[in-house]
Amino acid sequence: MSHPLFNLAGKTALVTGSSRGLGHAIAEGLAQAGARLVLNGVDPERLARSAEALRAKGHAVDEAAFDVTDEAAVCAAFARLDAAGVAVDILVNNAGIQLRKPLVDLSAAEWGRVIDTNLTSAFLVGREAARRMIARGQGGKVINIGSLTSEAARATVGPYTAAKGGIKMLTRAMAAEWAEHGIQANAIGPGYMATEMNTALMDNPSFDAWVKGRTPARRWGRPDELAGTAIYLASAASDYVSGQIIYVDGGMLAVL
Ligand code: GCO
Repeated sequence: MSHPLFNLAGKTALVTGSSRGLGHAIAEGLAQAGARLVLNGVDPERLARSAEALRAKGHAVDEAAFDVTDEAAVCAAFARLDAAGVAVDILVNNAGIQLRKPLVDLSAAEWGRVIDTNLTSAFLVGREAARRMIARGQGGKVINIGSLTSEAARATVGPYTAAKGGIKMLTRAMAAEWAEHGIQANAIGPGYMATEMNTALMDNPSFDAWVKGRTPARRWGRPDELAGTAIYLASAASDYVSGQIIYVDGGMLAVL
């Protein structure tokens, strides 16, 4: 029996980039706490398979296939949700990509693609969600997905680091403007998690050893280990928390 503060029954959560990886794990956690889900991804077939897998577990799931970097597509997606009577109470801005390349070798297009997907999308989707939350007058929750690189840089992931640093400060900007409307904006900073995006790192013996040595927990994190923090930030338990970033990183950022 969960504490009523953490009950998401009656709430609808839109999670961007939730066909797989951290987004899918976060979405499942929110559903387990009672939320109705709107899954998002750019690949309709992959999105449909992910949605079906969650429905098979008894969860209420809608699908919204749209490109989070395309302003017109974002606005059209929200218009479709409006028309369907779906009001987003909880937004998780999770969509993101990684591009590992030294800054001196990056093209402006490569830089822009990462910034657009990992940072600008959180503004675009957050703006549309907040406009509706403010109009409804019932508050809301925005959870942006940051990273260890919201605090510390690693060589060869420059645009990702810049974007995730921006996510931390965009979260604070959202808190500054939206808290008076009963909307709490916070962020989660995952550590090194065992995801498809990190397969190449996990399969690299020296990088794997570095992560395990540098992390007090001495292991990679599991995507489902973000669910508890997501449920907390999506629930009434965090109604007086805004502008914060909670690191779920096995202790990595806490130690030298
Ligand atoms: C990398 C990784 C990291 C992790 C995560 C750490 O190349 O260093 O992809 O960026 O995914 O963001 O918090």
